[in-house]
Amino acid sequence: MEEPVLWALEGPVAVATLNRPQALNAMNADLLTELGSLLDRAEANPGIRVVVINAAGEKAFCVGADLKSRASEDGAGVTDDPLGVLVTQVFGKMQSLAKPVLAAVHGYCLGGGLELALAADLRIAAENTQFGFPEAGIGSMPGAGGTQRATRLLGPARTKELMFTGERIGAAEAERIGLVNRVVPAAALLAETLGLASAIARKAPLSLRQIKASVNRAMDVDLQAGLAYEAACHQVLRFSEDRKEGIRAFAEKREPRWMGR
Ligand code: CO8
Repeated sequence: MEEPVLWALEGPVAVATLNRPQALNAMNADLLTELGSLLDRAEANPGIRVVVINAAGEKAFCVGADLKSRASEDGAGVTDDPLGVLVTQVFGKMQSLAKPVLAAVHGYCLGGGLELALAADLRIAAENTQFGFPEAGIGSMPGAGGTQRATRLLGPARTKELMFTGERIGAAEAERIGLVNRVVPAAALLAETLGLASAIARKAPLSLRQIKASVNRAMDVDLQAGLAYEAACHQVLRFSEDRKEGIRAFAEKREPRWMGR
């Protein structure tokens, strides 16, 4: 059987490819479990500096929960939702990973697929991407972090409009409202994303880690608490070997050699 997520290394960039194109990369337990363990591998490997998540097949990045496996669930009397717990864990792992995670999206990016993209740090979209939250149309709601992460990124009114109506928006509109960082031609999606990922991977890994943690914290706490957290993150860098190396390399007009400490 095909792996539900493929994995490749492009220098310091790890590329995870959702690989259920016959189901438009809908997420089932196997796909989520595999994605979670690949994220663990990325976290543990100091040679990996950035993670890219993309998807196989021309039609879709991901259309959300696998509705066929959901259909076989009998909810009567069941209070917990194993797939819901799993998806929360895996998306949480993406968000807290000590390395930048870039989502390269194309085609349909719907429901839980959009929630997956929202858990990444940056989103690069092919021109043919269609974003939307169809959940209210099937008697559900975004339950994989979407109501929280989209609201933080887009504000409550735009988020509610997208979720109330299920209306799909294209890549240009997604860029206009700040849902994606960049829009690129579909044929160039992976190359452009890898280019950006490689540029980020040349920066000091400890800096990336502390920046990510500090910006993430900004969404959860008041300004005073956020500033205190930023100061603590900065303090970690002040006496790091990489900061000394960065300053030395600048003086010597050469590329720094990062040690990650
Ligand atoms: N799950 C499983 N299979 C799917 C899904 C899905 N979500 N969506 C499409 N497929 C399958 C189709 O059944 C079809 O398979 P087959 O050829 O065997 O019948 C194949 O993919 C191609 O799909 P279509 O023929 O329908 O292709 P179209 O181009 O006509 O339409 C659409 C594409 C618009 C994407 C349409 O398939 C659609 O509306 N799909 C449902 C999308 C949706 O409602 N997603 C939201 C799901 S709910 C959710 O994501 C909440 C997440 C909460 C977290 C839960 C834990 C994971």
